[in-house]
Amino acid sequence: MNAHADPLRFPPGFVWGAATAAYQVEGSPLADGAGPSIWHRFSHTPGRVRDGDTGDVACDHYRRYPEDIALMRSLGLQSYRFSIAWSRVLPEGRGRINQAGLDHYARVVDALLEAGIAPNITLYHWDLPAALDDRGGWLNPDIADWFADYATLMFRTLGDRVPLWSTLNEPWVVADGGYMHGVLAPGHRSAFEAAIAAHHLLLAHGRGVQAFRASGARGQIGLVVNLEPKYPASHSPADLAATLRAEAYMNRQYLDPVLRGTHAEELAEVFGEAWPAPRPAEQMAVIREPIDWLGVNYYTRSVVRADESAWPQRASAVPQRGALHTETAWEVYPRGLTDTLTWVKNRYGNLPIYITENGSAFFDPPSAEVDPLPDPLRTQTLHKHLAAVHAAIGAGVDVRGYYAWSLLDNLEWAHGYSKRFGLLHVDYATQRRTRKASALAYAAVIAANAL
Ligand code: GBH
Repeated sequence: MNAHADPLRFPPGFVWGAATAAYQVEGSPLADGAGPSIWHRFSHTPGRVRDGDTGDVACDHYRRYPEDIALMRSLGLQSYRFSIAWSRVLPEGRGRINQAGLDHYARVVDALLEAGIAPNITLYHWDLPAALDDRGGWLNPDIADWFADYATLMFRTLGDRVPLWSTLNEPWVVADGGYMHGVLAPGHRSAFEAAIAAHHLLLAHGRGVQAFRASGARGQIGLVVNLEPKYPASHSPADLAATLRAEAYMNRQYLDPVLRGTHAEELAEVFGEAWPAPRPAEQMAVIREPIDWLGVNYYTRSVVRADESAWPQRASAVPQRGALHTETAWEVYPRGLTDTLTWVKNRYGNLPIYITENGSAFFDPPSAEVDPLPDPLRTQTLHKHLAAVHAAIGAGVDVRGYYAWSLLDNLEWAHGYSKRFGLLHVDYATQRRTRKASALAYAAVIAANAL
């Protein structure tokens, strides 16, 4: 319960869920005829992932999904957001279909529906088929066609049963981590490539939405973006300009084209000579294809100052000493979630929003000796963020649901298994799942539909 006298009630029908992504939890990446993804390659490249961790086993969710769905049900989860591994259903990314891969996801969807849990499917959460990377990956203009064909296959297979779909998870991270800074697959480091990848991500998204409409699938389709409010460190003109560059780069780079049909002006300053000439109107129209909902992933904020040495934004984050930080060194700043949701409404209009990810990495032991495992910092952080969502709803933002990141501890990309975000603890030596106290606290919120 919150500290208030009255419970903070959520609107009737508010959707409570938890999220994962294929490469982070499934394991068995090459099982049953699947092709390798760029994350399989990247994690098997020495030096790319901490401690040499890979997704070869992960949480073994590919085989243990029935047990995991039973756990979801026991917590009262109403929806499960997960992603499809493109190279399980199309081993080369295009052309030949792997029926075993399609059958797997059909079984997952049916098991969820059987348990009364609504599937929310992300088509792309970073695990591009390696065969497509061999053809240039997100740098090849044909990728919008490849993605639309893959999306169509999934809509035809599952479109009669899945209420919520999204095209891409966090295109900003794909282009920035994968092509600008090289810390995520495929590990390139070029502003020119990042600008090209960003454009092709937008086109793929738009073509995916068009494919959804053409397929006659039921349900609704959206885009998932990561947003972090940017606050100026001072009122100096230099810091204010740096804050606008940082905001344009992370928060407006994808939403302005999709929801307004324009590009944020400051991007020309961020990308410099890598920034292209204006895109053709036909392409901007594809990108602007209307979506049904917006997914917002929220983790932290930044306080921004001008910094000529910080490539490419010439802006850097000022550390907030004294504030609570997670194990990923992100400041815990719940108020930023209210601010971000309000910002979306003010800038883009009051479209339906789901919080598709929100969570925190705090230390938990490798093996859980008690059930529930106490995780007071995660529990407290969860409550504060739910109160921040409630405040945004009170301010008139149309928030329809919330997904905790993550259902399970999992492979935190380049950090490997060193960071634990789960509501459920995973003992990687035994694959045993143990509930953390935060899972039970979340279950209580769900049961009451109130905080
Ligand atoms: C998400 O991305 C992913 O969708 C998910 O797969 C992942 O496991 C999860 O979050 C946890 O990481 O270092 O202070 O500059 C997270 C997007 C973008 C959030 C960059 C943190 C950097 C903050 N991230 N941001 S800072």
